[in-house]
Amino acid sequence: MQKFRTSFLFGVSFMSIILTISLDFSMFQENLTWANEPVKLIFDTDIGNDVDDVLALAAIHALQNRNECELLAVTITKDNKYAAPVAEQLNTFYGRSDVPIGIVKDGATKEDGNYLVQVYNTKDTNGNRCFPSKITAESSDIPDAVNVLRKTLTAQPDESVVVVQVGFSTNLARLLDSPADDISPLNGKELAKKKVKLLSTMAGSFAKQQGEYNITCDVKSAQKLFAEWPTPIVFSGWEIGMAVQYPTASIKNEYNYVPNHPVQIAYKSYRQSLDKTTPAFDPTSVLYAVRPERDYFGLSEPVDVTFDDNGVTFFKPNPNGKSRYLTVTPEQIVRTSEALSGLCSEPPKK
Ligand SMILES: [Ca+2]
Repeated sequence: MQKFRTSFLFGVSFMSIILTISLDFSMFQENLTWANEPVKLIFDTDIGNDVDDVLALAAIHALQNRNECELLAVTITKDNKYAAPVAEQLNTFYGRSDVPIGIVKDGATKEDGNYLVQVYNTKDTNGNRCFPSKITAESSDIPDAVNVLRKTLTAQPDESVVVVQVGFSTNLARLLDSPADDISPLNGKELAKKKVKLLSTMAGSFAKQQGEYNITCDVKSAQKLFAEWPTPIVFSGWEIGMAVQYPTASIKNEYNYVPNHPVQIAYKSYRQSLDKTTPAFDPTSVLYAVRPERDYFGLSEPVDVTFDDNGVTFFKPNPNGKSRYLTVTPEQIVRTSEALSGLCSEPPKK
């Protein structure tokens, strides 16, 4: 028996050595992949409507701190003068004031919303603006979003960019329509096909037949975009963000490392309380885009997705379809919510 145990133990430790070696090797390889190939992201957002866009941008900065992604540009589909300055205030807060920002011209949702003005005008105890930005509400020279998209894509290697669209489809639909110009000899559709490897989007409703906000605010652009976009698409539908709520324990307690935190101020202004959870619609699209292999979500079979004039989602299986949608199990909801609170509340890397 003793002998058996000894040889058994020897066998176990021998196997552990082999296992350890092979585990270390695979982890090394994974880390190498993350370290060498941060996901190149364009964040296209309607920041200023729901507050989850702010949480999503915070998550992007935390992921970039870990070298898991690189924020190439922020393009905005909310047509409001505070949207671009607040996006830049957030980027500056997180130490990345140079990220190019583009704004939609003549786009949807012109109203101020419930938190842009509050974040923009937050003052410190000396009465100075808390969150600096080069772009201000008076700036008249903010680049057009389609130009920023074309410039950003042109500068990147082929099939390297992931576009995270968490607002309306206005900018990307206009990109598809954009002709060759002095930025690129390719038209917008050719440019997207050549440079983009994935469109990760918070859009649609796959569990409940209803119009979804990001679609209904600009239905025509959504219909065009999702019919014509030339790369794979992964949808985070309404039901995913509803399932993965952002925890109140995080927003109340984990942002107090500075006297004024732009994410917490936006949240409080939008929700009128730090005691209410908020659906993590947009952060789920970011999380999938940067960490598709981490089993935060399941993926549907390939489907064709269309939207009717009321913004209602229709989808049917097609083995050659370019689209899939996310799913979540109860176990994944717990892990995803926890991962997002850790990322969104991570302090700037300084
Ligand atoms: Ca949004």
